[in-house]
Amino acid sequence: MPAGGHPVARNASFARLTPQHVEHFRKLLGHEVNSVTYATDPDDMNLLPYNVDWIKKYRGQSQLVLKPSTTAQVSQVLAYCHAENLAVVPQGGNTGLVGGSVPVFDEIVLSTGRLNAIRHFDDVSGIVVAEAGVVLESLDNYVGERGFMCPLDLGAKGSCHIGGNVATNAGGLRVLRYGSLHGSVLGLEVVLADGTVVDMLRTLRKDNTGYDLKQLFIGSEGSLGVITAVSLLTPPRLPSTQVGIFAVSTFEDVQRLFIAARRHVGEILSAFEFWDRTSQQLVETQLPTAGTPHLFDAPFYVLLETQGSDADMDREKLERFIERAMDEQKPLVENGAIAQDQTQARAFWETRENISDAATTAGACYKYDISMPVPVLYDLVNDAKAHLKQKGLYDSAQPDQDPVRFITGYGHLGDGNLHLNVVARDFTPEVTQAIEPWVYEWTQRHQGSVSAEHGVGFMKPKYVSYSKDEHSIRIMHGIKAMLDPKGIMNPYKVLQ
Ligand code: FAD
Ligand code: 2HG
Ligand code: ZN
Repeated sequence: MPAGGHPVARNASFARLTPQHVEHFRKLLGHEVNSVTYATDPDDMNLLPYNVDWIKKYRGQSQLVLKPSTTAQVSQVLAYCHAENLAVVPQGGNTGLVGGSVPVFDEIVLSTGRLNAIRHFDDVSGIVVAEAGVVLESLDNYVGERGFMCPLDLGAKGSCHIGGNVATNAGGLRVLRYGSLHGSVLGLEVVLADGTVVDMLRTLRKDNTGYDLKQLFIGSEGSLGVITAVSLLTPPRLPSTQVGIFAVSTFEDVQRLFIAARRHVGEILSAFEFWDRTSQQLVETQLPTAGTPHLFDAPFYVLLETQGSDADMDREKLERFIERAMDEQKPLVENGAIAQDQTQARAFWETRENISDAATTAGACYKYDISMPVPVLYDLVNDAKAHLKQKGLYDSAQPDQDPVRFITGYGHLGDGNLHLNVVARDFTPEVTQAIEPWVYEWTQRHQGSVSAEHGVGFMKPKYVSYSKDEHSIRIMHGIKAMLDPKGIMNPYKVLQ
């Protein structure tokens, strides 16, 4: 059984890597610096960053990492792997949270790290064409210098690649305003398992010439091919951004505040994020040097952001909204602060963005990424606490010995997306079996999705049926078989 995942056996139809294979790849890519990393020992330090995932829950045994720098090279690599039955894991920034980006056994890692050119930018429409390996933050800086912004933003922006974002259909912090990548991605260039290059790299807002095939690859998590380039519609970077953090007493009030925000500042609202007291405490205790401000104590926190074209008007509007929220007969907000400048705004955002890493730093972090109707969103956290307490794993008379140390909830309230993080002392079968499938059954009962934005990866193939009907799953298998008949693309992931 592979480390961190569900029980699965190595697919015997895949070839084992031989010196001849390595020699072939060296001929193909080896004249370029760092394009082939090979070691006889998969625990070799040079391979470790590619074999281990971000949360250190999953670990593969690959001996070979390839870094092609052109689409033609990706095509040659895959054509050869296809002919030789060698399994491949596409890898971007390796920030994925469901074990999808690292090998399960000895699959070859195909890293997009050197596919990092920006091919084109249209400064009228804001459409940028970038190769898959461009780091999200670099892409945002690039379009930012030209008066635009990436519609996508997330805590891992300094490491994740735009190709990885598209492959996971990452959501992030501004879906509420700019929608999902299914809307912002206008085109893709993709290399299929047999090396075929499919050019869907259009830069058109409208194109109804039959099936919209690129949509299949958005969120396909490397299981259908390698995305080599992305055409992305970027919105104008507006001159005024206002950010406030607010203390809220109950989850009901968080929802009331959300309804009021949409009603009163809806046209400039760009983010509505929430977290609970435990999340705040984790950030303050686990990442004390991260520079995030110490906040007022509260059961819940809301970060609200507006983006608009007139700083004075937007600020006044937000202040008036908050005053009204505090003056209500039952105030929606107990306390709060609006950032005075961009440095403070950044610090407010860092508090929110650091929660994921703070929870990961605190111990063995089980991450659940659920979407469901907003009114029941936080019930999952309360129910998880009660459930794990009842199992004797959490909140016992001897908390120093509890296998589960923290249970916390936060997320993208505006999208109905909760991140439930269960921080244990270690990843153990006892804790895993106490939470799974309980958490997925709970989600199914509440008409939710077992993956809101992180994907399925190696963590959830057996739970896809909790959110998709049998016919949908059959069609997914059919698509996989058609595009990757030998199943060499990211095996053991997404589908089981
Ligand atoms: P990787 O982790 O390398 O890969 C992810 C998956 O995509 C794998 O299955 C891989 O095989 C596949 N893949 C990667 N590149 C390609 C390619 N070019 N072609 C085909 N397949 C490919 N996610 C959200 O949705 N919202 C968030 O707010 C968010 N915040 C995060 C915050 C932190 C601190 C961290 C660590 C992660 C966060 N994530 C979030 C998870 C998110 O999935 C990733 O950060 C990001 O989208 C993955 O990009 P990556 O380049 O790191 O991909
Ligand atoms: C976020 O919104 C990310 O911070 C990560 O999606 C969530 O770590 C997590 O569970
Ligand atoms: Zn998220």
